[in-house]
Amino acid sequence: MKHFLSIHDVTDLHELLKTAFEIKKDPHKDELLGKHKNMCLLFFNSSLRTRISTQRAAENLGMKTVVFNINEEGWKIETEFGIIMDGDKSEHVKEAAGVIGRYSDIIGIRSFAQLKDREADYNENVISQFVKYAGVPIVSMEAATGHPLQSFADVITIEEYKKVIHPRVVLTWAPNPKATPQAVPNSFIEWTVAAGYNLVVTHPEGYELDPAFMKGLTVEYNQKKAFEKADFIYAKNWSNYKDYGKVLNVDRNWTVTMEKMKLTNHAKFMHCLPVRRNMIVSDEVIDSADSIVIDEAENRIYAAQAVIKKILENMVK
Ligand code: AN0
Ligand code: CP
Repeated sequence: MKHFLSIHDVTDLHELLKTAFEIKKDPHKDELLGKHKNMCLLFFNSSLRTRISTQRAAENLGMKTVVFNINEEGWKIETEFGIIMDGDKSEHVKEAAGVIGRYSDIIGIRSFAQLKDREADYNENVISQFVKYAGVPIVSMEAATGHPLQSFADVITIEEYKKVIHPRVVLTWAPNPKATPQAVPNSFIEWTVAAGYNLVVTHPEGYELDPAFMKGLTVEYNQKKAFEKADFIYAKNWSNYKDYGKVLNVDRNWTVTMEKMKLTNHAKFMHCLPVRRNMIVSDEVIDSADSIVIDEAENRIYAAQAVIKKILENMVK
């Protein structure tokens, strides 16, 4: 694997899953693979899980890590091209990428959608500059349109809990007062379809995702109907794709409640976290025995480690 930007960088999902499960059994078995190598974890946005799990993963492989919260600790970065830099931004992404690339063997980048200009976000303006100018492998730690490390961990988790080969997995929109990106649902669709699950997407009318990600899937607009016979409920808010970045609905009738969970086939509850309690999901559901959100978060380590391992192996070839 050269870069890890989406599922399209994975040649064999089944084999990558096998690697993750081997790592989970013995996380230190490849501790010499990354010796004398350095990974820079570059954050344009906040993080808890991605930061700690990816750092842990790189260090389990013997790498050294630098965590850099560039917005707080670095120069303000300009990402537009051909503009006169007479504002508050002192450094251009082109030089920043080139320089960090000289200091690092792998770069992980978190760069959320700005949710203002859909075209700029869907062109992945920031991470694509790093791919172009850093000259080293790039790992997406959630970019504008995808969060593949999260979705990989989600699939690992579903594999651990599923009772049938093709479980019914329901991705449900849920309300949030603040605008959040479409990255998590976009990737979740790609990875769960690739894993062969029976995926059902449910959301209020008008919250349709990018058709490029929805492909052949049809939306079930009736959330309760979608929940019937579900094996997994995966909740996530996303802001509007059509009226780009807007919050048009905060209807708590879409909150995942115990009453709705009772319609399912004893489904497990999942969420990528951080989660707003009693907006996205009721206390009762997230605190129930069927909530697997902490196991899901733990699997972020093994997902990241499997990916970094594949990149390191490709480098020594
Ligand atoms: C981010 C998102 O929705 O993409 C990160 C989730 C992992 N969450 C929020 O903005 C709350
Ligand atoms: N799920 C996830 O990516 O969490 P963080 O934003 O805390 O990294």
